[in-house]
Amino acid sequence: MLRQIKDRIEKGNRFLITTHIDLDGDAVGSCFSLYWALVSYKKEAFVYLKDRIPYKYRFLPGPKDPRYLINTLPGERFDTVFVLDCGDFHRVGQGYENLKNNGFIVSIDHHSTNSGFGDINLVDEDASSTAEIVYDLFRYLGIDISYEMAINIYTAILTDTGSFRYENTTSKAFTICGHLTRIGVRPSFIATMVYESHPKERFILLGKVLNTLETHKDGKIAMAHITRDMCNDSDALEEFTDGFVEYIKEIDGIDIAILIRQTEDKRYKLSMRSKGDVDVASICRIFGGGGHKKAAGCHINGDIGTVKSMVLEAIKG
Ligand SMILES: [Mn+2]
Repeated sequence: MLRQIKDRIEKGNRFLITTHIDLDGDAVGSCFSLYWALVSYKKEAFVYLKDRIPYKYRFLPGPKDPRYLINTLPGERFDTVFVLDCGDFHRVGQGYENLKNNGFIVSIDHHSTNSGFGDINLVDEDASSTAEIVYDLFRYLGIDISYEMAINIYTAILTDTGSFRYENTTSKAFTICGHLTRIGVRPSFIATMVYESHPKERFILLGKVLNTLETHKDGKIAMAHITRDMCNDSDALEEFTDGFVEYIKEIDGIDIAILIRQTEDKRYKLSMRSKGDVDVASICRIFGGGGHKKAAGCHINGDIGTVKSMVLEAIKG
């Protein structure tokens, strides 16, 4: 499979790189590192993102000219369309099905729930991150990994392993990050940019969210919620809530942490984390979502009370 991807890169000239909505560090880092790799091959590469880059990842070097962040792709042809870190094709966002008309799809991913939507699917669920697979691809291609590529891959691995705390933190992840550090990546700089550069409104909102904390099933399940009013009252943007579920997960004795965020009037986005043996991806799949065993998400329609009882019921069942 690596061989096929190598052929496509060597023979092709125009490439599109895209990823999922709700950008995270792995999504941005994987796209940007692959962008720099294709540029180093003197290829024409475009990064196509549906969402704005979250504030904490804006320090990452990517395409310099914002024109590369194109919003529509009317009938454009690419030799290969790389879809990174997407377990399901629809995670690319609205209009995803049109991408099939833009070119041959190579999906590179590490989600156990990957649906195999690509023409080629390079999926390794044991990889810490999609960036790790992209790094392996670079090694296979024999590319000299530049600082721009390195800082993107490092940030992707750092964030997808929850700062090297989750179970996907493997010796391989450390080995790769060690290599990237030797290339010039400074872990303290990245930690400051990603974890210590939040707007204060995030913490005003966090205070309100922690006030909604409740536990169920003898303290095994912790959940909190965010309404749009709470965001508005705090002058907080949606992206400021990123990582809130991790605070809930820090409670002693819980198996599942759930953050429920209102996205529309009667629609909520659930982020779930598992600290024990519970597979939260399988719970999220009941509601049409997906993800990893220990970190997954889904959407549920209804009012907040209904959503909470539906998810508690699903966990029991
Ligand atoms: Mn990922």
